[in-house]
Amino acid sequence: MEQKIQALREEMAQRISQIQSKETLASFWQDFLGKKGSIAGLMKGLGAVPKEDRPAMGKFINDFKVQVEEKYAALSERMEQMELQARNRREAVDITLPGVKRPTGSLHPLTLVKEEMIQVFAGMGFDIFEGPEIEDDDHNFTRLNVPKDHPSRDMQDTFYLDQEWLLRTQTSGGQIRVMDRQKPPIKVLVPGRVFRSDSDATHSPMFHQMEGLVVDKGITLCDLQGMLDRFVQQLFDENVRTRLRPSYFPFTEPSVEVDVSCFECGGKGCSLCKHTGWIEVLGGGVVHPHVLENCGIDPSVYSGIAFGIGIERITMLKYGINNIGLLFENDLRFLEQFKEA
Ligand code: 2U9
Repeated sequence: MEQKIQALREEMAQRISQIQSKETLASFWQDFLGKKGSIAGLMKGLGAVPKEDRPAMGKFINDFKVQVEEKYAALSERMEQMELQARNRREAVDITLPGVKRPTGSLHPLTLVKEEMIQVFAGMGFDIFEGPEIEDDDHNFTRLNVPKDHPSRDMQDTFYLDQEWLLRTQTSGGQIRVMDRQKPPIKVLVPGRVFRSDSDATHSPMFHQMEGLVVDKGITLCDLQGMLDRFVQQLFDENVRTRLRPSYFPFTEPSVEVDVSCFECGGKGCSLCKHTGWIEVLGGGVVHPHVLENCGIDPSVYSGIAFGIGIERITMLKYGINNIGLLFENDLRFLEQFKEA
């Protein structure tokens, strides 16, 4: 038995010297310490040892087993360490290398200008409301004092979906919805996409508007000009002024076109203002009494002012863009010019 153990000890030393991987370590365990391994075999062989020698032999086998277990544990620990070191080497990151810069996007110029406009009007106490892009004839025209078969309908080329539904030509249906829900005082800004069958260097079949509506007691055209003065001064230059020219819209009476004094030449005349000193920026007026009545608001008690601004027009003026198509082509060479530093 002792010779057997001595032979096993030698075999163990040889096997240990060959262990290179977790797999060879596992088969070492299996062969020596497993249920059917050599040490279990020695234990079974104890029965054949004379009774008086058994305790001493049992201890001898046990000491050998402890030795094998210690060798196994040490090897196992070394193997783990080696694996960890190899993984660390594989996954090592040189934190002193310069970082890889990822390209970032930026806000679209229309979004920048829209946000800036909202900031200005929000500062004057306007709420923001967004209406649906698909409108019915009633909200887009009839209740805005544009009756059926009236020639003023031809002022806008409309995309009809059927007899009743259409792509809104202005965001005004939104203000109608606000007035249906809320009684004066009302001060609301309605931004959004609108659609008209129109296309050239300054018109696109889809564009963005921002309309405003104020309804309260004693509201006048002067309030409109005061608000718009503040708007153009914050958006273009603090020294600009506005000028109102008479116009016609079915939903406002009186109606006005609003010009801003040229922020490029200070009103002296240049190519931007076509040598007039003025640039047309938006339209507006006093809300027609029929429109207030159509929303259940008594025009003998309340009055209102409204305005409509084309966001593309303001953006093109502000950044000197001469073709509206540039705003919709999504050419990165154009868009990247609006990246904030
Ligand atoms: C209600 C009552 C009145 C909205 C108005 C304009 C004048 C106007 C144009 C500006 C450039 C359209 O985008 S554009 O082509 N808009 O000139 N818009 S008054 O008047 C309203 C709206 C709602 C209830």
